This record gives sequence, C-alpha cells and structure tokens, in this order.
Amino acid sequence: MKAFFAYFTLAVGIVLAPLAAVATYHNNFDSDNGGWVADAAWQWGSPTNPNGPQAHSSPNVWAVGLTRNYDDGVCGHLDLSLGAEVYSPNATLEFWYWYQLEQNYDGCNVKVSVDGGNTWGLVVPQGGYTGITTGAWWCNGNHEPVWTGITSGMQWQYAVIPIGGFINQTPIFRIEMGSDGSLDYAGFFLDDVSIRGVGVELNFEPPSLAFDVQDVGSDTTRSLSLLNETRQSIAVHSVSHALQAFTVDTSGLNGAVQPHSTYQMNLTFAPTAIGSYLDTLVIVAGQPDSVYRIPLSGEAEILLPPVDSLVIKRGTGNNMQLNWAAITHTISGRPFTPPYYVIYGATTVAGPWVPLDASPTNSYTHVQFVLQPEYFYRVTGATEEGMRENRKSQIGRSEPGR
Ligand SMILES: [Ca+2]
Ligand SMILES: [Ca+2]
Repeated sequence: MKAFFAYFTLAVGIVLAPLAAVATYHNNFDSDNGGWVADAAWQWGSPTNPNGPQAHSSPNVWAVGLTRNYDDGVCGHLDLSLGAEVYSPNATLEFWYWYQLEQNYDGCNVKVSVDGGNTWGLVVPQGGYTGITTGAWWCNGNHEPVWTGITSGMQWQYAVIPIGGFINQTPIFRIEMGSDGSLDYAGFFLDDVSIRGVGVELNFEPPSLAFDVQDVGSDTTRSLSLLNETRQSIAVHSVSHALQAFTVDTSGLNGAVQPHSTYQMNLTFAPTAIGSYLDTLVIVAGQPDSVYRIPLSGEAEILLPPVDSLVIKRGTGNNMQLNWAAITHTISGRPFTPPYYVIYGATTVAGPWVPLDASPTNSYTHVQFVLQPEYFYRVTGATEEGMRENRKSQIGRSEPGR
C-alpha cells in the first residue's frame, strides 16, 4: 500500500451583470413633466381619452388628446432644451409613442433647432415616418413627412431618432403635431423619453472588472478607464465600494476627468479568504449628478499542501478503510482546514476517476468493495460536499489490501 498525494483547489464561476447604458436624459413623465415646455395643444398627465391608450408607463404621459380628441386647426409644439451639447456621433432621441390622426391631413413629427429656436429642421426616425401631408401641413404650409394615420396594431411603438449630426451643437428638441380644419381623432401620445450622447457623461472601459488570484494572500491589479468624450470637464464627486478585498487608487484624478481625455483608475483585489467576491464600484459624477455602477467580481483560489499519509486497509466484510492526515494550511497567518474531503476511485491510474463520496473527517469507509487486482483512490480537500473535480491533483497509486 502506498500513500498518494492530492492538491486542493477551489474555482468559483462568476456571473457578470452588464453595465446598463447610461442615458443623459431619461424621463417617464410619471413624477414630473420632464422639463418639456408646451403650448395649449399639449398636456401632461394621466390619459383619460376613451379613444386613446393607457400610459406606456403609468400614470402619466405627454399628449395632444389627453382627455378628449384633439382640436381641428391645431399646431402644437412640445419643446425640450437641455442646454447640453451633443458629444457622440451615435447620439439618439428615443421615446415611446402612440397616435391616431387623420390620415394624410393631420400628423406629427420631430424637429431640432441648433440656433436657439430661430430655425427648425426635421429629424427622421429609423424606419422613417408613415406619410407625407397631402394637404397643407397646418403648421407651416409645407408638405412634410409625418406620423399619420394609426400606429401599427394600435400599439405603443418605439422611435429611435439619430441626432449625431448635431455633434458639438446644442439642440432644442420639438415634437410638432398639426391638424387641418376638419376630422379629429384620439391624438398623439408620448412617454418614456431617453436622449443619449448629449450632455456630459462618463463611459467606462471595461464596463465590469473580474479578478482572479491563484492563492489567498496574493493580489492582482486591473485598471478601469474613465472616458470623457465631451468638451467639458466632468466632476467626479465620489468613488466608493463595499468590500475590503478591493481597493481603489484614485491618485491623479483630482476630482475631475478633463475634456476629451481618459483617466485610468487602478483597482486591486487582495482577498484574505477563499471564495467568490461580488462588489459594485459606485461613481458619482457629472452635472447634474449621475450614479454609475461598475460590477466587480473576484475569484480567490487556494493551493493546499498534499493530502498525505493515506493508509488503505481491508476492513470487515468487503469494506475498505481509508485514513489520511488532515490538511491544515495557513492563510494570512490563520490555519485553514477544509470542511470536507472528496474521495475518488478508479480501476486504472489514468482514470476515469469516479467520485465515491465526501467525508467531513479524515477517514472514509468504502463499503461493499469488490476485490480487484488493483484499485486506486484519490482524496482531495473540498469546501463543500460533492465539490467539482480537482483541477490540480497529483495522482498517486495505491493497491487494495488483502
Ligand atoms: Ca409615463
Ligand atoms: Ca383633421
């Protein structure tokens, strides 16, 4: 009989949550009107028009036709000025909309002004509008592309309007709804507006950080880039997280990320115990404040010394009795003993190794063992019963007693 040796290791899978895209502007109109400025045709509130829809997000929307069908001869303007520049060529204005408008005679479209509201230019959603006013477009006499008729399936639809062409300019957004002199319907309803790529906002690369150390007591450092693609300085008000296993170095940041620049922040993972660590780096930055959440995950493995002094004896009946010395390992000055050992068996040293059982003590009885010319056992430390296959075992050799 010979002893055999095994190393112990732990690996834990990590599931990363993706970082949600941060919209510079997002408003569901439920607690406030989102800062939009309207004339009398547009109203903010809970829709009660029996011909109209429920809110996309309850309770409130902006609408022409909030409580009853719209008026004839309307030219309604709903404007939003963020006072912020477009910084991204991929900037978009996005929103949910629902409409029921007289086909070709009443319509609604979106315009942008970059000269403070003196002149307005049409912007077009991906997929285009649904028609062109055949009568005189009520608001300015032009024939313009508009949403007209009835929204597809009478369902809320999502508009994505590229506005990257206004880069480095400060747009005012306008949603313009017009009707001619006769025939009116439910109207145009707007909810859940997002504007991306406008204003000042940080982006992060990578959007999450995963760390891995091969032995407790060692550490590893990775860097996180804070990207400011705008022409304005972005103030960083606070950087925080919860777990002591992670540390953040913000030296050189000096409270802001400069225009068109990148700041590299170093994060270190130095765990004091095996296991998986999940944390969130919370960064409050910008004006107005935005809260950014960067998922952090760490995986701490440990390499234990070998199991040794494995003794295999024939017990009563056909039982085989295994005993071995308990593993004790020092982690950051403290002893660590695995709570379980996993016992594997194989008929050849090359395997396949079959997990026989787990034992909370440093002994095991293999019951009803059928005598074979040769049989191999392997014992590894584990943190829980039924642990996954040991990746770093040294495979020794043993023979059954007789
Ligand atoms: Ca809403
Ligand atoms: Ca009409």
